[in-house]
Amino acid sequence: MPLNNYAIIESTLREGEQFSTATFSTAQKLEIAGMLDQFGVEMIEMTSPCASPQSEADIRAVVAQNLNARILTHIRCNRDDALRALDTGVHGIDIVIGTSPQLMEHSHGKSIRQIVDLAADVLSFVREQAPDIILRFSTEDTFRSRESDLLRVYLAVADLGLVNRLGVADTVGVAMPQQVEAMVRQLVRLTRLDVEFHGHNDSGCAIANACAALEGGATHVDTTVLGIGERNGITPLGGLMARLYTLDRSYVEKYNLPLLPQVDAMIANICGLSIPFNNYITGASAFIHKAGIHAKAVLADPGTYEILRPEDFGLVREVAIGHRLTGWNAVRQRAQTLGLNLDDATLRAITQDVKRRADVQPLNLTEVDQLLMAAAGQ
Ligand code: HCA
Ligand code: CU
Repeated sequence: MPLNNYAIIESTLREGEQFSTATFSTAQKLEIAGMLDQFGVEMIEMTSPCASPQSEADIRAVVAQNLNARILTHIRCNRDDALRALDTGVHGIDIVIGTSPQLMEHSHGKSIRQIVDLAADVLSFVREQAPDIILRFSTEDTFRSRESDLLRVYLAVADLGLVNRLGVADTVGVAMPQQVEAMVRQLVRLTRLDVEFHGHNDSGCAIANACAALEGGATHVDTTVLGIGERNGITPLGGLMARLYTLDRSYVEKYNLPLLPQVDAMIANICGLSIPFNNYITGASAFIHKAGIHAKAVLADPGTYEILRPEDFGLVREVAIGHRLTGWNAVRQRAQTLGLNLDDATLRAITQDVKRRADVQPLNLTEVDQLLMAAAGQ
């Protein structure tokens, strides 16, 4: 089974910091890392120490927290960056270099041959300095790179026998799930190394692509809380949980799922965002049932219209009542909750009354309750 043996590389403190409204203070980074660790992510990736003096100090501070999660930092493929990263005491280093024609021309100006030589030089350098460090090599913009170029680079790197993991990155969010799965499968077959997937969400496939990567044999998936990152971000932690849970709950039971609402709220708050109404699991409407037909079935058995159980995430379902689509089952349930003993004819009459009123303006729950209590003579 491919999907029950994977790890999350939580990159809110790296990719997430590249989100337009994210600037994390040291205290916030410690809080975020602590909460992600409690949630149970296996690895936490942090901004390069070369980004700024504070970024460097913050890596040391998070490493000093002695969390269960391994702390990684993310650097360009050069010795100077590697030396700075090693000096912070991180447990792992993620190295990346662009291989697409676009990035080779406009980002670093190197040819594939030069990339291979540079990777060999930098990876050997890191391994000499730190024999036990977790070392990953990724190509940036994997899915716009020529396949022959990718294979030259990945096979050369794998042959060095120095890295723990290869990474593939859908940097611009262009890949389709089938492509991701095929690419990962090919890399696993050819190199037998662990493979990580990092996917942007520009065209809405980040979660599907992460899942496809796992199907192809990936061992690591990058996420950020709420999916924050460059542009519209990457695979969201909560969305990945939802996707994997619905395949098989056992895939996510290693994580502290009831903490997810707090994790999402923390990042929303720090970044000055509100959690979107349609967010996976923690969106305000994720567990609200409305139409009478839905309400009736959900009240009888939540599994009729819920593939995720809200209680597994510390949340509760809600049945909306005060609207024109309501049905008498929802009204009866509300009466029972209030401890009111009303016969069916009365409940049906109240339901019709709610519908008539809601045609003019939806009722809030207090207004529905008042109708029910008036009918019960209270
Ligand atoms: C970027 C780099 C990266 C790196 C991903 C990785 C990407 O900011 O452009 O190292 O796995 O999306 O390619 O985030
Ligand atoms: Cu990215």
